[in-house]
Amino acid sequence: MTPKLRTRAIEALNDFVIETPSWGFADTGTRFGKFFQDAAAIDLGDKLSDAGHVHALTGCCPTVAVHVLWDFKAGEDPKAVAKLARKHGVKIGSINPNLFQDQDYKWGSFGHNDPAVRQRALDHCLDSVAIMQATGSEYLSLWFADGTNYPGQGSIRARKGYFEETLKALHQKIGPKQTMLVEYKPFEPAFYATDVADWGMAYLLSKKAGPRAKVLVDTGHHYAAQNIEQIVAWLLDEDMLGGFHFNDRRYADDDLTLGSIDPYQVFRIFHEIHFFAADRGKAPKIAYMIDQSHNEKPKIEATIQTVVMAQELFAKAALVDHDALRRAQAKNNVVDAELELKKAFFTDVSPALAAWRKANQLAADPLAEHRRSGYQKTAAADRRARRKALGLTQGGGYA
Ligand code: PSV
Ligand code: MN
Repeated sequence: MTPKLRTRAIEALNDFVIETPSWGFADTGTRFGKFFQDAAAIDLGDKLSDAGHVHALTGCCPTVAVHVLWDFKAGEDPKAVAKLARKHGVKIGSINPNLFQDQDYKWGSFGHNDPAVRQRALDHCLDSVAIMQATGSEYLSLWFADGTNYPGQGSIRARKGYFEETLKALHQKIGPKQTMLVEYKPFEPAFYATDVADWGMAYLLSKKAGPRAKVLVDTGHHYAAQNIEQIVAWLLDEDMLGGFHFNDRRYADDDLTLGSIDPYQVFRIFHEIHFFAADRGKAPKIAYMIDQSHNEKPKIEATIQTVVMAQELFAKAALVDHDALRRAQAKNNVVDAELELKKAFFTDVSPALAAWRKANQLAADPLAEHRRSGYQKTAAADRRARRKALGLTQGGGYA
């Protein structure tokens, strides 16, 4: 790696932060069951402690995403939560309202045909905005499980209208420094017509809601053949890309660790972002977040692995020679253009990562440092006992 490339990679790393999800530290599973891990977080205190530990090791995860229903007990004081996060060396990041688990939402939330249910969903979002104000969070991250399972079940156009109306009402209540992120997903749990199924729908709804609504791209929420980096490039060009939920997958929304299946896909996404920044002369403001479910890997190890992979791919993508790429593109030189990307992808950025970690007083290898720290063993002993005392021994399923 030349000194010039090393500097470029280090500069990219200086600008890169990624948010960890509170739920990535907790026991999760599939609809068929849940298997407990001794060291998995039981409550928000554990999750913030784990997130703080990951940030201390990696130096680039200063915020934690929370899911209101899963993380905030009734009557919980968000200011106390923010204080607890600070104690663990992190801040509360995006606030995720839960619009999919309450019995009232059987037929939808913002897309429900009953105005009382839509109002209830809106009120829950407004409570989430109040949490944002108390915690100093910048992002309200919205994902809707809404949709229909059978042809004819609901009016597709009426449901679109309910979404437009309710999102607009919510947008009016968010602060000038807050952003509403609208996430899309093609299917699951709705299997006929999901109300916000793709980036075009999320784009349209965000545009209609107002200037502080942007699209959130969850990398697992696409059909297998879809070109995600093209979507990213279009959203960037329209100033409508708000953030990412990163994860990897082989089939659908598998929520596997980032880059475990296709690191080149993530590299290509990052390349579009760096290329856009180079063309505009300014890096876009994007909320990079992780949304994964660590069902088999130890939670903290999976999170560290993800963060390190994200840093590595972000640094590699920063090495693409944009001038050479533009020249090759201008001449329609397909081979050289592609090789510019491949050259960067195959560059070993470990010297830059090592230098960046050293400059930030971090261990050279965050995963090895975590294993050395004994954190996992202590957490496992403590949480095993607490889990037993709480009677949390069966993971359940739906059969
Ligand atoms: C839905 O699949 C989703 O991607 C949304 O972002 C939820 O908030 C999250 O997963 C829950 O894990
Ligand atoms: Mn997501």
